[in-house]
Amino acid sequence: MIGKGGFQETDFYGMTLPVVKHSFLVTDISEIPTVVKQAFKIATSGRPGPVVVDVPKNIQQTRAQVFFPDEVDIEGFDPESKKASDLELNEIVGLIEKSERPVRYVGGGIISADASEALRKLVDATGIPVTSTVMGLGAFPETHELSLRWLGMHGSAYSNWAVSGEFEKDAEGNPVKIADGADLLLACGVRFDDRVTGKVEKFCEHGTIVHIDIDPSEINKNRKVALPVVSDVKYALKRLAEMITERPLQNNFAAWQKQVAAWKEKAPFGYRVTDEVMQSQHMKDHLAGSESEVILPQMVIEELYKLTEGDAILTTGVGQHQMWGCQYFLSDNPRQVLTSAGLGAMGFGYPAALGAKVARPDKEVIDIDGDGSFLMNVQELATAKIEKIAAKAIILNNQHLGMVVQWEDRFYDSNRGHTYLGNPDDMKQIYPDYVEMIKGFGLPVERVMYKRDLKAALQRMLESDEAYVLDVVVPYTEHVLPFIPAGHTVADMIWKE
Ligand SMILES: Cc1ncc(C[n+]2csc(CCOP(=O)(O)OP(=O)(O)O)c2C)c(N)n1
Ligand SMILES: [Mg+2]
Repeated sequence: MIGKGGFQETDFYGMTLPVVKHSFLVTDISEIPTVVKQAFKIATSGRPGPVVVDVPKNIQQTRAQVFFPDEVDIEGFDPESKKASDLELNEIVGLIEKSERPVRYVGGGIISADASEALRKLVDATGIPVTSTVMGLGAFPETHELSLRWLGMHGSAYSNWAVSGEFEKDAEGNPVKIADGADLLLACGVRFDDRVTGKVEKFCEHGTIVHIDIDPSEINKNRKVALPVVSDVKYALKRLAEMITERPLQNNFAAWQKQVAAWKEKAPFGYRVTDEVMQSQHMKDHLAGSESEVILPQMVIEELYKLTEGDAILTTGVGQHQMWGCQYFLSDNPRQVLTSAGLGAMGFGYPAALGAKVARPDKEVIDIDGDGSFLMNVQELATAKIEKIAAKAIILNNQHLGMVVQWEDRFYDSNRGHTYLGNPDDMKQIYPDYVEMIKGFGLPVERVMYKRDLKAALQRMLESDEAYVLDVVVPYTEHVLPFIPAGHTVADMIWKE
């Protein structure tokens, strides 16, 4: 039937090719065992990624005697052979010896290669500060004193300074460099994404860059580097640590660590109730007379972090709530924060939380979501109810597509392009009414509007042994800071109001 345009025919093979690691179309039933085995091998080895196996209906309905191979070979596919040579690694050790201000920039590759422990050992052996991408959250413990937390557009000011230098504006508004950034950037399992680098040629402009990655197509893709090393990152980090243990470094980077500590002291993530919040429509509509009870979105995450003592798995939608979730909840372990990061798929949060809770029923799993994002997969509440999956969700309900509002405010004179999600005919009403909606799914839900109610409501949510949703109503006026506008540099970073 393929190619006849029959009922519901869709070219899944062709359609998915650009977004998956590999696709298979099964045309002969006897291929299925081999194809499935190959699919899992491709999906899980080297740089992991999704693989599609399209099994047409007629193949599904055929009967056959099939042979199950123990091993499968895939021509030209041999990720295990990618190991850095000692020569390359020695060169890295030499660069570390020569440097004064090294930084490790690590990403999701560390997590998929299961290399966190190797990274930890290497940091202990070298004393080099670490910053991660959002995909790399938890690859290195964020509470460690050498952690610079995450970098990029909404990352910590100090990680961006450590990589590219600290700048201040002079009286005319021109940026002046006041401290140097890294002279050596050790990039591991990262891809120099634009949300990390901003204007890519200015990213760590004066540093030597080493890039270790298992995927050769990532090397020199966005940024030309001085020393590319194609390798399984776990092997490379382990071997580097061995080499450094055998022949300890002469350099302990004490002055650089002091600078990093001073930066962390100077610019921690922070927020306050601004005049803008006080004058917002939110205050007029919902908090008139109780202004001091306003809940800022950042407070919710901060309180959650305290109550869980950081022991929870977070998932997120896409938007401001996602950035605040990652800023105010510190992850010390890999796979603690599940977020769609560079893909930016609104609706990711709750389904991801369901998956995480099924995989780790022993852990508290909480989706930090936006009112816009949550709505995109709201039907998954039925899955939670019917399958009895106790994944929790906190909706930071600002009645807006907040992240888009932030860009409208900064770059488009606050012109609103359908970014208000409430009902313009009745702005005092919270719309849509998540409380009623979630009740309709047969699940417990609470709305929180006042600060005095927040902690107890979070506690009730955490104590629940079934799925539970907290609808926390917050102002839409907050902007995520720090902020390096797209395509700009650290010199343009807005980090305080
Ligand atoms: C499916 C999808 N549609 C549109 C966007 C563009 N987008 C990015 S953030 C955002 C707003 C998200 O709003 P909300 O979930 O309420 O989060 P908030 O920023 O308000 O915290 C939009 C529309 C996207 N990333 N994904
Ligand atoms: Mg929102």
